[in-house]
Amino acid sequence: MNVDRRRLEQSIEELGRIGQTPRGGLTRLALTDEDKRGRDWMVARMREAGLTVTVDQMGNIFGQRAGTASLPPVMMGSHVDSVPTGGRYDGQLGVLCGLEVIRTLNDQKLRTRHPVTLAIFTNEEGARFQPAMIASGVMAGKIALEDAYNARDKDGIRLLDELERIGYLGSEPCVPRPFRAYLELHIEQGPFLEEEGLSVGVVEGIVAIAWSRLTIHGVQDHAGPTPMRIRHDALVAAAEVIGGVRRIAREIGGDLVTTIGNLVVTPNIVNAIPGRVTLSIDMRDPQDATLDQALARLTSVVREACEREGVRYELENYWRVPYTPFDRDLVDTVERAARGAGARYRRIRSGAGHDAQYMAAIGPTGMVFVPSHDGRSHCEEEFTAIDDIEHGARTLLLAAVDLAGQA
Ligand code: HGY
Ligand code: MN
Ligand code: MN
Repeated sequence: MNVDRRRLEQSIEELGRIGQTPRGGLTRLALTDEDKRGRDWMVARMREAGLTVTVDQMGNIFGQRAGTASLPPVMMGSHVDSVPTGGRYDGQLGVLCGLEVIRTLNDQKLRTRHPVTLAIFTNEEGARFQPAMIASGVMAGKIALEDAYNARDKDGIRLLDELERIGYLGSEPCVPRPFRAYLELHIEQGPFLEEEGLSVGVVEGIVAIAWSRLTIHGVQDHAGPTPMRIRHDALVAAAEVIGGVRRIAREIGGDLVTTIGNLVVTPNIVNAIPGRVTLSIDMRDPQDATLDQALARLTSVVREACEREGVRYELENYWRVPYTPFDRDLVDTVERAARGAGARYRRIRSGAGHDAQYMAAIGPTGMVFVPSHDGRSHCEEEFTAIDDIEHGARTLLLAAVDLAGQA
């Protein structure tokens, strides 16, 4: 049994056109009009496939294919929101390969004992509303619904109001729902599978992630008449923090990664000394203890840089997800499926967060990776070859049928 490669390629092309950038990437931020159009397109395909579609309080979409017994479903899912000028594979492949699995079951007229459900999670990227994976986080009981509803984007627009505006504020409670297994196919977003000539990664777990926000209050002043000796420049302190955050990764070493991705300078003009700077810090490591060590180092880097420049600051460590190992039996099932799919594969760990990270807190969870060309992602250059996608989708199909049981 195999997926329909042409149909899958066609779906990737069609969904990829919604929010497509001039350079062939994707900008489809959570709960924007593009996201609505992407969601609407997916719901239409789910209904065409005969699925019963429901939407929950966080706008998560579920399409269920009935099983022959009243048992918890095998869920496959991911997300359709993207980062700005991102790629058309991150998240999209997980929902489209899940759809293709269901379409293949329909083609084969194959009945399964467990229902099979396709899930689309809201705002996985954390690019518009923070934190990332907010909706699977609410479902897993790790993020309060009210806090998620009150999350605001950079223009102060609330998540709840946007859910309502695009018509995806559902009534289903966003609470843990029993499932036989949750499977997420995703691009690796790193270089290893391609470097080793492999088409599938059997994911064993996901790194621990910590997001912090630093606000530095300097003294806004004129760039000309203000002598250097009396300046308190928020951006100079921020620059020292940025260098310090890179040093933390270099000095601790191992698998620790640190990134400053967002920097906002006020008033951000040529001839004024910056009075206020906010910056984001993203740190990740497979060991929670190492991440704790890095966070402790961050606190002293910030304190020393701000003392040197005589500026005040607030450092908020506002999001933390622990290292998440996947269910061993499920990892074995995915590995068996990769073998059955004839894929060249290996076991691998994820350096990116996924909704699977929160779903693992509710029930048995596993992931299937496919390679990223040049290891690139969260950029318009993101690409995965259809041969690899086909191997990944077939692995997902065989794992889902194994878990759902043929009736
Ligand atoms: O941040 C992440 O790892 C994911 O892309 N949301
Ligand atoms: Mn993703
Ligand atoms: Mn992503």
